[in-house]
Amino acid sequence: MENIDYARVFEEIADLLEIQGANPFRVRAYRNAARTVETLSQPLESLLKGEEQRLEELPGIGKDLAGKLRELFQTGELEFLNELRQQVPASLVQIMQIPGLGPKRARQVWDALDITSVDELEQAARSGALEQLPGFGSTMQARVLKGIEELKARAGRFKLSDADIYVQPLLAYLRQAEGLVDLEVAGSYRRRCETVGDIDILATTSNGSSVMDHFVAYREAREILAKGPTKSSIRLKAGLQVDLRLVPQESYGAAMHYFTGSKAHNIAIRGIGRERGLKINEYGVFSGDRLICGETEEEVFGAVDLPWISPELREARGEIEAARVKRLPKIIELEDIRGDLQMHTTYSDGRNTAEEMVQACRERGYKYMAITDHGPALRMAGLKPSDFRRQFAEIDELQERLDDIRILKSAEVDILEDGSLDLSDGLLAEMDVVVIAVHSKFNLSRAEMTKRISKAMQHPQVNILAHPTGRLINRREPYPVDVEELVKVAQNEAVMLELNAQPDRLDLRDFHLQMAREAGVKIVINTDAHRTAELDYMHYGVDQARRGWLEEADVANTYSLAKFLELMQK
Ligand code: DGT
Ligand code: CA
Ligand code: CA
Ligand code: ZN
Repeated sequence: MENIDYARVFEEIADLLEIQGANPFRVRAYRNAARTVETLSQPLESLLKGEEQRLEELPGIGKDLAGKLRELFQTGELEFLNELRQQVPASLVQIMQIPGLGPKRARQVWDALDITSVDELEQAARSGALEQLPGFGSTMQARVLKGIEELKARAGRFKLSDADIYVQPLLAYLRQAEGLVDLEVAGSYRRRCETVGDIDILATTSNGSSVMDHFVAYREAREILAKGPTKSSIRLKAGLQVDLRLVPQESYGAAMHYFTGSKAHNIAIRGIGRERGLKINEYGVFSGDRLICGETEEEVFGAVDLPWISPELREARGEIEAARVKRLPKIIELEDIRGDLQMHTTYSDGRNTAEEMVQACRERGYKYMAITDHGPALRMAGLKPSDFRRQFAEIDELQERLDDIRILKSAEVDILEDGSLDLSDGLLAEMDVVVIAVHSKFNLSRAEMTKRISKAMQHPQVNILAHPTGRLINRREPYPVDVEELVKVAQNEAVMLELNAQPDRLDLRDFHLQMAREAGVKIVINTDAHRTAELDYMHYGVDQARRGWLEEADVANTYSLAKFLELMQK
C-alpha cells in the first residue's frame, strides 16, 4: 500500500465518525494523521518495517494510531474500520461529500427518510420529499440536485497528484520488463490535466509477449480488464485504469501524438493533413498507402509544417494557429521560479515553524518568500494582531542571520462578506506584501461575490488575490464569481492573481490563466504550503501554468527580488 492508501483509511474513519456525531477533536485527530501520512517524504511502510518508536514521533500519530497503521500493514485490514463500516452505510460518506450536505445532514436524511445512497437521495429530491425535512427547504433541495449532478460528472476521475502516486511506481516496475525499449505515458496525464480518467502508456519492445505478461502481473493490479499482444488494460487496487499499448518503433511518434491527444487537437491536426492529401493516424503519416513518417512526434508535426507543440498546449485552444505563425509561447519551467509567496507556519494552521519554512525555501534555492499566516477571521487557525507583531519580530531576527533569502512579512488576509479585510490598515502597513482570500460565506450570488472580491482588491495595500475561485477539485465547486471581471480589476489595480499550486486547488484554472495573460495581469504561483514538504507542490502549479500558456515573464515570482518588489508598486 502507498502512503495515500493509509491516509484514505484515516479519512474514511474520520468521515464515519463524523456521521456518527463523534467528538470533533477525535475526528480532527484522524484527519490530521491522514495529512501527516499523505505528505510523508518517505514510504510509510519503510517506517512500519522499523521500530514503532519512530512512527509515534510523527506529528499527530500517537500510540493508538501507530498501532492502527501497524495492524493495516500486517493484516491489510483494520478491525476498527470494519466495525464502523457495519454501523454506518458506506454510501452515506458519499452523500456527505455533496455540497450543502455535511455529516449532520447526511445523518438527518438517513434517520428521517432511511436514505443511504446517492440514487435514493436524488429520488427524494426530485419527489420533493427532501424539502419537507426541517432545515432543508426548496433552495437546499435544488442545491442538492445540482451537487448530485456534479458528483456524477466527476465520478472516477483522479486528481493528477493522486495519479502520480500510482503511475511512478508502475513505470519503475515496467522498466524492469525484459525487452523493453521506450516507455512513456501519453493521454491527459502527459498533458498534465488537473484530473485524469485513465492512464495511457505506450512502449516499444523487442519482446512483446514478455512485456505484457510482466504488466498484467503487477502486484498492485486488482483486475485484468484485457490482455492482448498489442494492448492490455488493468485496474489498479486504487481503482485507476491503466492501458498499455505496444507500438512498432516506426509508429512510435505517431502513436505518442495520437494517444496524447487531446481528441480535439488530434482532429484538427488530422484535418490539416487531409487538406494536404495526407492521412494521419496512430500508425503514422501516410500518402495513399505509403508510410511517410511517424517515428517521432516532430516528424508528425513536421508533415503539416508545424513545429513540435508541447503536450500541455494540445487542447485546441489556439495552439495550432499560434504554431503556424510561429507565435507559440515559450512556456515557463520549474527552474524559472525564484520564490514562493504563500505558506503557513505553526503560528496558524501550518505544521512547521517559520524558521523551518525559511530553511526549506533556502534549500530549494529561493531568493525570496512570504510567510502568510491567516488573519483573525479564520476560526481556530487565525492570528491576532499581536501574534503577527510577534511573528514579524521573529522574521526580523531570522533575517538578520541570513543574506541569501529575503523573508517577506505578510498574511493571508480574509475578505469579509462586505469586501472589507479582517486586519487593520495599520497592521497591513507593517507588511511587505498583502495576500487576500475568501474563506467564508461562499453562498453569495455571482454579482455579490464579484463585488465583494473586487472591493477588497481595490484596497490600496493589497497585492495578491489568492485562490480566486475557492474550488477544491473533486470536493467543492468554485463559488460563483466572474473571473473575467476579477481579471479586469487586477489589471486596473495592479493586483496579482494567484495560481495556487495545491494539487486539489489549482486555482486559477488553465483557461483563466490564458485570459489573465492576454490582459497583461501578472500571475504568482504559490504553494500555500502547510508544511515544508508541500513546498514541492510548486511543480503542479508550473504544470498548470504551462497549460495556461504562461511564459516566464507572465509569472511574477520568476523575477529577481528587486523586480518583484517593483511589480508590486501601484
Ligand atoms: P482522460 O483519460 O479522460 O483523462 O483523457 P484522455 O485525453 O487521456 O483520453 P483517453 O484516455 O480517452 O484517450 C487518450 C487519447 O487518445 C486522447 O487524448 C486522444 C486519443 N483519442 C481517443 N479517442 C479518440 C478519437 O475518437 N479520435 C481521436 N482523433 N483521438 C482519440
Ligand atoms: Ca487517458
Ligand atoms: Ca485511455
Ligand atoms: Zn487560503
